[in-house]
Amino acid sequence: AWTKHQVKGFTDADGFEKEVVRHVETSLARSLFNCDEGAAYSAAALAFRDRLITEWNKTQQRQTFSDTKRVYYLSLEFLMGRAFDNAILNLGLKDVAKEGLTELGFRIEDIIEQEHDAALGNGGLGRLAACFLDSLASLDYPAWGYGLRYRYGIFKQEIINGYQVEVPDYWLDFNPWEFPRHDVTVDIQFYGSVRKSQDENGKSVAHWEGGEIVTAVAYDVPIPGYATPSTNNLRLWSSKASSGEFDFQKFNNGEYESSVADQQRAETISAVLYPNDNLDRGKELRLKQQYFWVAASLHDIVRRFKKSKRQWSEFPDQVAIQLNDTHPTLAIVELQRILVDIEGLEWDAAWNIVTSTFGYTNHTVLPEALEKWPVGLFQHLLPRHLQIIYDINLFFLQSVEKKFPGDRDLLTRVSIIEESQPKMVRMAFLAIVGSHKVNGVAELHSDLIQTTIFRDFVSIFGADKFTNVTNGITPRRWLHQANPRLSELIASKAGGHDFLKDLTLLNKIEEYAGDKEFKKEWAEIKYANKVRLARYIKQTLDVTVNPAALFDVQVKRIHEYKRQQLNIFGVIHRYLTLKAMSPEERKKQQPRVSIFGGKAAPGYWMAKQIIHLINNVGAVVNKDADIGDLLKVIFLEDYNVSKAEMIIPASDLSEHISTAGTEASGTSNMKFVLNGGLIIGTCDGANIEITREIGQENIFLFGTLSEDVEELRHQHTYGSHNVDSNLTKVFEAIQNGTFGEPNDFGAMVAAVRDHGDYYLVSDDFQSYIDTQNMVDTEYRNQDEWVTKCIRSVARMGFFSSDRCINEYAEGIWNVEPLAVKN
Ligand code: 26W
Repeated sequence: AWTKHQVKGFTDADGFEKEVVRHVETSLARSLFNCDEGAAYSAAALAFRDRLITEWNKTQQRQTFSDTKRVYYLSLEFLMGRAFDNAILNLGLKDVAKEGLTELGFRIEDIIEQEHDAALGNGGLGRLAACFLDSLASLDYPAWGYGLRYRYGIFKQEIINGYQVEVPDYWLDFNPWEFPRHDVTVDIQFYGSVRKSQDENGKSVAHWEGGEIVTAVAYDVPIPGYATPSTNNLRLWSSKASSGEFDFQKFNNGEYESSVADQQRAETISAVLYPNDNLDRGKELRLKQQYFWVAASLHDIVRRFKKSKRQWSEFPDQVAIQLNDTHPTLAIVELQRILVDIEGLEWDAAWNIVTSTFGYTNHTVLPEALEKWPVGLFQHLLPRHLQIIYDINLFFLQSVEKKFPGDRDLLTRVSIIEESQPKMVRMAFLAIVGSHKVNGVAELHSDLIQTTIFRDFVSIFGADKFTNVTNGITPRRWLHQANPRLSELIASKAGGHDFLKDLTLLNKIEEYAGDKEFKKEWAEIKYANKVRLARYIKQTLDVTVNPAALFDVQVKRIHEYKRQQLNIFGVIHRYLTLKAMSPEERKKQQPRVSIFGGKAAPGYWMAKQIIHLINNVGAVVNKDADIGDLLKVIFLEDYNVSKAEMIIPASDLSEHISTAGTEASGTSNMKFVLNGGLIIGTCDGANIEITREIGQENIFLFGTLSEDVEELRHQHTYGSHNVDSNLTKVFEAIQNGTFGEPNDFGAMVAAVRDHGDYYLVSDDFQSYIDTQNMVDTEYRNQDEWVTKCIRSVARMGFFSSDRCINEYAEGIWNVEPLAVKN
C-alpha cells in the first residue's frame, strides 16, 4: 500500500540513470567516460541516499507532530555491513537499480561489492543491534539508535603463515550513508571536581566544575524500513576538540603544538572500536568512550523532550531507553544527574523517572565479560557520577536491609560497590537497580541469569522485573538479500513476499516439503550457493573444493567457550580415521569441507593458537593425496557481515557447539537454518528454542546439558580426569608434529589434559564424533535431507527480529507503531 505514498525522486530506471549521471558529473566531478565501478557505486549510492533522506525528513516530522513515545536504543556497537543493497531492497527498487546500472554498462553485483562494510561492532551484540534497527523501521516504530562513530571499526584480519595479523579498518574515506550535523553538537565534561552549595531553601546543590571539555558532533545514518516509507535515524557521535576559549588562547599564545595535541587527544575518544568480545579490560579510554556517547545521547534526548514543554514526570511516557548490555549503564547516572543537579528535581522524584525510563538487556554470563570499573578511576574521570552511584547504592542497600533485615552477606553480595582491593563499581548491578525491566536473550539464558548471577536481585525486586526476549534476525538481509533465489522460490509458494514482513507465513511452504519439483529447485539453489563459495575459496586460497561435498561451517568470533578447538580436534580425528582406512573403505566415506572463519581478539593468545592450528591442519590435509576430496579444511580470512551473506546460504551443516550454558543466544544459528542448512549443536542458547520450533528430528544435538556442567568441572578439578581415548589420539598426532611445531599447540592440549578442561572438550568429544558420523549417514540420503531443510525453514517464523521487537515494544517499552496514513 505504501506505493500510494507520495515519494519524491526517481521511480524508474531512466530516472535513476539521470541521477547517477548527475552525481558522477557534479558530486564526484568526473566524466562518464572515466567512470569505473568505484565511481558508479558512489554515484548510485548518492542517488539512493537522496531518496532516503527525503523519507527520513518526513518520518521525523511525522514523529514530532504526533508527539508519541519514542524508543532510544543505546548500543556501543552497530554491525551494519553494507547499506546499498539493503537500501535498494527495502525501497523496493532493486529491479530499477539493476536495469539502470546494466544500461550504464555495469553488473549490479560488482557495484554492490564496491562498498566497504560498516563494521562498528565485534559480533553478535552489534549485529543484533543492526537487525533491531531494520525491524524498528520496518514496523514503523518511532525509534532512534545512538552509538559512536568510530574512525576505525573492527580490524581487518589477515592470515600470514597461518597466524592472524590485525590491520586497521579505516572505512570513512567515502561514506555516502552518513549526514554530518555540524550544528548538532554537545559539549562533554571530564575530570574536574565537585563543589557543594546551598540554595535559597537550604537544599544542598552539587556543582561539577573544571576539568576538560570535548565536543560531540552528530552524524546521522538513515535506516530505511522494508516496504514502508518509514526511515528512522541512527545517530553516531564523533569527538572533536571543543572550540572553547582554552585552545583558542593556547593557539593565540603561539602554543600551536600543544593545541594540536589537545585536538588529537579529543579525537582519540571516538577513534577506535575496542575489539574485545566477552572480555572486560577496564581501560580508561573505554570508560571515556562510554561516558562521552551516553552523555551526548542523553543531552540530545532531554533537549528533544524539553521542546514538548511537558512536565518531567511525563518523561517516561515520552521516552524509553534500552541499554544494550552494560556498556551504556552510565546513562542511568547521567539522567539522575541532569534531573537532580541541573533541573533541580528531588532525588526520589528523579529516581522514579530514571527507573521508569530504562530497560537493560544482558548478553552474557561469562564472569570475565561482566564490566567493573575501579572506584578510583571514576573518582578521577567522573567525580560527580561516583557520588551519585554511592547515593544510589546507599538507598538501594537501605531498601534491601528493610526487606531482609540483618542479612549482611546479602548486602555484600548485591552492593553496587564491590569491597575488593581496589574497590570496583559493578555495572550490571547498577543497570539492574536503575531499570524497570531486565531481560536475557534466549530462554535458557534468561533462566540462568535469574538463578545464578542475578539471583539475589530476583528475590529483592521480584520475578516480574526479569523477563526473556529471545533474539531474532531480520529476514530482509538474512534471506531476501543474502539468498535472493531462495527468497523467490519461497515467495512463489507462500503467496508472494508477505513472509518478509510476517515470517510465520513461511509455514506455507511446509506442504511442499515432499514436492519433487520444489525440492529439486531447492537443492539447485543450495548447490549454486555452494558453487559460488567454492569459487571464492579457489580465488582467495587457491584450494579446490568439491561443491557436492558436505559443507560444514563454523563462523563466529574465535573463543574457547565457542569451542572451535572441539571442531578442529574432530577434524583431526576424521583425518586420522580416513588415513587408517583402505582405499576401498575410503571410497565409501562422505566427502566434507570444514570451513572456519572468525576473528580472535588481538590480546587473546589462546584464540590465536586455535586459528593457527586450523590453518596448519588445512595445510597438511588439503595437499594429502590419500584424502583428496574426502576432507578439506578451509580458514576464510576476515569474516564479516558481507562474507556472512555469502557463506551462510552455502552451508549444509553449521556448528553451534558452545559449552552448555555459555552462549547467551547465538543468532547465526537462526540465519543458517533460515537459509536451508541444518545444525549440529549443543543444548545451549537459542539452539534449544530452534529445536522446539523445527522439531528435534531436524537438528543434530549432542553433549553435556547445562545443569551438569558444574558437577563435571568440579570432578575435573577435585576428582579424576581421564581424557577421552579418541581425543588422546588426536593429541598424540599434534604432539608428534603431524601439524607443525608441537610446542605451538602445547597450551591448547594442556588446557584440556592438565588444566581442568573448563570447557568440557573431552567430556563432549565422543558424542560430538558420533553425532558427526550420524550427519554423514543422513547427508547421503539427499532426498530426506532436503525435506528436513524445507520443514526447518517453514518452522522458523518465530526467529524474526520483528517478533522480537514487538515483544520489547509491548513488554518493556510500551510504545506503538506510527504508521503512515495515505
Ligand atoms: C566489556 C567487554 C564486552 C564486549 C562485548 C563484553 C561483552 C560483550 C558482548 C555482550 C558480547 C556479545 O556479543 N554477546 C553476544 O550477544 C549476542 C546477542 O544477544 C548473543 O546472541 C550471543 O550469544 C552473545 O555471545
